[in-house]
Amino acid sequence: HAAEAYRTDLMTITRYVLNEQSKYPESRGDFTILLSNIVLGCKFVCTAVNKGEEQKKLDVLSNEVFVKALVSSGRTCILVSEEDEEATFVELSKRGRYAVVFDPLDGSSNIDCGVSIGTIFGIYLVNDNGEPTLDDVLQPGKNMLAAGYCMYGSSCTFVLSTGNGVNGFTLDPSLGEFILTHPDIKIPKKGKIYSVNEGNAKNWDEPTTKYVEKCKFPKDGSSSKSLRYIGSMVADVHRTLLYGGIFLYPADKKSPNGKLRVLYEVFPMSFLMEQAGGQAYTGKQRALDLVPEKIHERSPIFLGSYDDVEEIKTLYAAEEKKG
Ligand code: P6P
Repeated sequence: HAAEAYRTDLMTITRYVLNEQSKYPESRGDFTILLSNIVLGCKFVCTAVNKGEEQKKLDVLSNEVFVKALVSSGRTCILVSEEDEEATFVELSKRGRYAVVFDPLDGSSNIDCGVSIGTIFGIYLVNDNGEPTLDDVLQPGKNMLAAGYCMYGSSCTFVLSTGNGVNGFTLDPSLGEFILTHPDIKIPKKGKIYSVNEGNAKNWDEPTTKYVEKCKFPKDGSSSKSLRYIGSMVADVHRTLLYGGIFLYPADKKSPNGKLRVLYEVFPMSFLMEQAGGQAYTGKQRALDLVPEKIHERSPIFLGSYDDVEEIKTLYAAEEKKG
């Protein structure tokens, strides 16, 4: 019975990624090394968050840890961080084939009240071996090889997709390892929750207004949806992924492109949602088809259960027809 108590078949993140990698005989293990450095950064941030470091320091500290870990991995050529105005171009001696975009501590303004926050990241392969340029990272989200987030809450949860579905891992502090706890996550096809900052309602456009109205006062006699909004994207998206429903950060009159950043908030979460059987839409197009022109540009985003996002797509399409 001891074996049952101590599950001996520990599916760690590293083992999972090595299994994935074995599907690509030509791969040289670079991706595994890259990911292990992202995981290292997340373990550091998890400890620092739990130590109760003050927010300002944590923002800078987390960013430094990720930049240093990624550069020293020798597998990256360009990095884009929410914390850095300019992209980081890795020096020749340490250059590798991957571009990494990340928000080292998204939602950090919530840290002092104990709300879950997180790291969000996306990984692109850079084909040309010349000097890296911004074009290498201004790719549509559909080109991402992998994306994920690490949520720092009551436990530390790492959610990852390498393009073959979505898996969730929980940090076992006694082992210092992320262990597979949520294999093959699939988002419910339809949900009972909508997640949006209703405080912006006066500035929403017609389709968003109509959609939220429908959630609150359904005309078809169905029950209204529940509103759950934490104001920390990783927490709101994680709940949406596991319970279903829709997360919205729409455009509004004050911010025509919404608030969330394309490269390291919209794309990684949209990638995960599609891999989990959901979808992600900008109000104009499939989110992953968007081609960013600036590394910190924003986009409206509607993501979550397939059927729920389909409803809002219909409303925007009708608006488009009106011209
Ligand atoms: P609002 C946190 O500041 C953040 O970037 C995301 O984590 C979160 O989803 C959003 O902004 C919340 O924005 O305008 O509703 O406070």
